[in-house]
Amino acid sequence: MSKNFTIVEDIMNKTENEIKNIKPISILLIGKTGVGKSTLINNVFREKLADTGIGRPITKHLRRITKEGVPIVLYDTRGLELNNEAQKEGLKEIFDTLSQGDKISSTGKIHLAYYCVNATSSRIEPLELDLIKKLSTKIPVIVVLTQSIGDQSKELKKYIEELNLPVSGVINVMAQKFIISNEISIPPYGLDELIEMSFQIIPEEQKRAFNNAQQVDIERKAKSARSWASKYIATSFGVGFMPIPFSDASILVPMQLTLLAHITAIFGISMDKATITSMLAAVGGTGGATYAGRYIVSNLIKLIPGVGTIVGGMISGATASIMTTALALSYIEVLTVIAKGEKDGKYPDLKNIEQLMKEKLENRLKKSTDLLEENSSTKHKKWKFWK
Ligand SMILES: Nc1nc2c(ncn2[C@@H]2O[C@H](COP(=O)(O)OP(=O)(O)OP(=O)(O)O)[C@@H](O)[C@H]2O)c(=O)[nH]1
Ligand SMILES: [Mg+2]
Repeated sequence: MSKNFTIVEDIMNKTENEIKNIKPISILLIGKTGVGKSTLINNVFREKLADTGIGRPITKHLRRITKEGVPIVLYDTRGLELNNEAQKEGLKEIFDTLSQGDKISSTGKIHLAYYCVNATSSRIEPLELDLIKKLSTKIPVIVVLTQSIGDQSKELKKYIEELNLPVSGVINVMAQKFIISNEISIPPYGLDELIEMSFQIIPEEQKRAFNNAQQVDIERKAKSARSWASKYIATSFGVGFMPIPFSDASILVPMQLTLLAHITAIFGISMDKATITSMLAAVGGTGGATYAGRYIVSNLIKLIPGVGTIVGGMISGATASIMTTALALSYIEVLTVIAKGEKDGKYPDLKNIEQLMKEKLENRLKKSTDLLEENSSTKHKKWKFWK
């Protein structure tokens, strides 16, 4: 086993453990058959969960969808008809689950419901209104008007809002590009509003999980990763950091791997070994598979212009922090690119990932000398970096 492999494995294992520690969020998707619940799931959350997740039937009409590495539990109702005797049975199953909790897992509580209504039908039945009211006594409900096209969908929204239902909101969405003809299609919209509203409703404890699982607001992922990394680095290299000699640079490696793993877990992104290898290759130079852990740090240091003369052979807290900050921010930028691509079904190729990481990192480190000089007199200023 090469050293390189070990490092990649290490990041992956650490990330996995981090994700296991995130308290999952549970969301119920409910609405008549064919309105677009599965389409919504596949577009709001990463990994096309409705198609690729493990769906365990809880009851005839209720499926529990999960996937390893994504901290979310979805309860998806299926084939729910609301116009006959069968509906009574279906609804009883759902409410039993809501009040008794989920017997399969200890997750139990469901935090939020998306009640889906097809906006093209331009009406909502009395039975549905009853159901929404009843649901709202158990959990927060957002009414999602799926496949919203044109004025009639806006009117439906207005109509439902004026009923003053005890819901958190009514939102028009188009979850997936809707093709009308060769020339005309309606781009997806409204999902950002849905995410924003969901964030306001869910318990504080579930926000990390929700941010990890959603794929609509990528900037939000990046922001929370940056904010965590900035604190972690300030704590690690701030007051009390003893300068270490270059020859011991590898002391920093485990810390930086922890940092990358934690960022990956906050961000929530499907990454395989190959992707992580590519990003590390960017740090390790052109050798790719041959570099060892300690080269990461020495390569980073080499990229900071004149760093040796500034700190006289020792790695100070300032140097370590500049180096680690550059690593964290570049990594977050590359994850952002990957996540955006993934959302559009395009995964950037590995050579591009490596190149991108290299560029971002070199740019940041090259620009860092003035920061170093600026900060050498005043010990623990906030870095300009974090802007
Ligand atoms: N283009 C587009 N089509 C959609 C959208 N939502 C739903 N559809 C269409 O509606 C069909 C049914 O959507 P599903 O997501 O399977 O509906 P569902 O609510 O999961 O249905 P059941 O599982 O039977 O309850 C899909 O095959 C799509 O063709 C959307 O946002 N955009
Ligand atoms: Mg479905």
